[in-house]
Order: sequence, then C-alpha cells, then structure tokens
Amino acid sequence: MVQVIFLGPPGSGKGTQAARLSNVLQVPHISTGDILRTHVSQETDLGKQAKAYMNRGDLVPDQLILDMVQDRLSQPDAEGGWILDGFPRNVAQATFVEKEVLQNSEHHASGMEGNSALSIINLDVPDEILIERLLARGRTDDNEQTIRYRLQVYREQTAPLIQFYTERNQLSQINGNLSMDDVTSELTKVIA
Ligand code: B4P
Repeated sequence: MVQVIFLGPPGSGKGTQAARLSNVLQVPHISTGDILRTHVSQETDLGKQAKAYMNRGDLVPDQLILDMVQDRLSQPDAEGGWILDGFPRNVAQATFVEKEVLQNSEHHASGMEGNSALSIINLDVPDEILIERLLARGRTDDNEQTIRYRLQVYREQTAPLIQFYTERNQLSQINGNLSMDDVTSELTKVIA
C-alpha cells in the first residue's frame, strides 16, 4: 500500500506533483482543496459553509474537513493507497491522520498484502516564487492580498507540521523551486 502526504505552502506544487504521481503510482490523488471547490460549485451545505473561509484564505474549520476526508478515504479506490494533497494542514488534522487513518490502514494492510509504505513530503519554495506562481495561476482565491494572508495562515498553522513530522523522523524535504519535471524526478527517488 502506497501512502503519500504532501505538505508545503500554497503554490508549492502539491497539486501539480500529486496529480503526476497519482498516474505513476496508480493510487487516487485526494486534494481537500479540489473536494471543497466541488462542494462550493455544487452549492452543497458544506460548500456554502466553506466558501467564505476559502475566499478569505483561512482554513476551513476542522469539523467540516475531518468527516469529508474520512468519507473520501473510505471509498473503494483508496483501499490500495492514496496521495493526500493539502491535508493535514494543522496539528489537529495531523493527529487525526495518525489516530484514524494510519492505524486503520495498518490493520487493513496486515490483513491484506501486509505491506504499507508512508512518505511525508515537504515541498520547499521561497515566498516570492510562490506569490509569482499563484498570481499567474489566477484562481478566484489567487489575488495578492489573499495569497499573502494564506501564506501567513500557512506559517502559523501548517508550518508547525514540519516540526511534528521531523520529530517523528517521517519527513522528506524536497526543493520545490525546480522545474516541474525535476521536482517529479526528486520525488520519485524518495518514494521509491
Ligand atoms: P489548495 O487547493 O490545497 O491549494 P494551494 O495550496 O493554493 O495549491 P498547491 O500547493 O496545490 O499548488 P499547485 O500545485 O496548484 O487550498 C485552497 C484552499 O482550500 C485553502 O486556502 C483552504 O481555505 C482550503 N483547504 C484546503 N485543504 C484544507 C484543509 N485540509 N483544512 C482546511 N482548509 C483547507 O501550484 C500552483 C501553481 O504553481 C500552478 O499554477 C502550477 O502550474 C505552478 N507550479 C507548480 N509547480 C511548479 C514548478 N515546479 N515550477 C513552476 N511553476 C509551478
């Protein structure tokens, strides 16, 4: 079972690289940002609640996110592994991954093929490059004010996960300030 978790600031290439690896590894790319955007466009209850947080650049509250992730991971295509892009994004979400997700999949793996490989990867990119990339992408939440606020939220709430996973000896640091192909090739080495 292949399990990959992508950490990294907004615009570091989590979504880009997760999509590429999903093709190579043949496991689903699970992006909490994409799932949330689908809810917003379909105007579900969750989407209506999440929209204002996303437009401001705030994290959507954990009580909305955790059920959503659990539901996605319980779908049959995720039984053989997954790539999580944009989750966990704070210590509470990381604790959820440890307790609810990884323990369950260890049980599952020991009853199935018996082998589970977890990679937790941080993509490191300087702020000025992130801002340039996101302004060029131009999603509705990609204006300069929101981008700068998302970077502040990242530093306050998501960056502590680097310490969290470093203490557990689980983190691989990858330079995300390379061409897309070079980042993919570095990632492939780490995951192999
Ligand atoms: P996300 O959808 O996760 O978006 P992101 O962090 O902005 O982008 P990512 O890092 O994936 O960048 P990408 O590859 O696209 O989050 C959006 C919002 O959803 C959050 O602000 C929050 O409100 C909410 N949310 C999501 N998950 C949540 C959670 N778990 N808890 C609470 N709230 C949550 O790359 C960006 C651009 O760079 C692209 O245009 C790409 O082409 C370019 N690029 C990528 N790699 C490059 C490279 N090597 N060189 C040059 N350009 C590159």
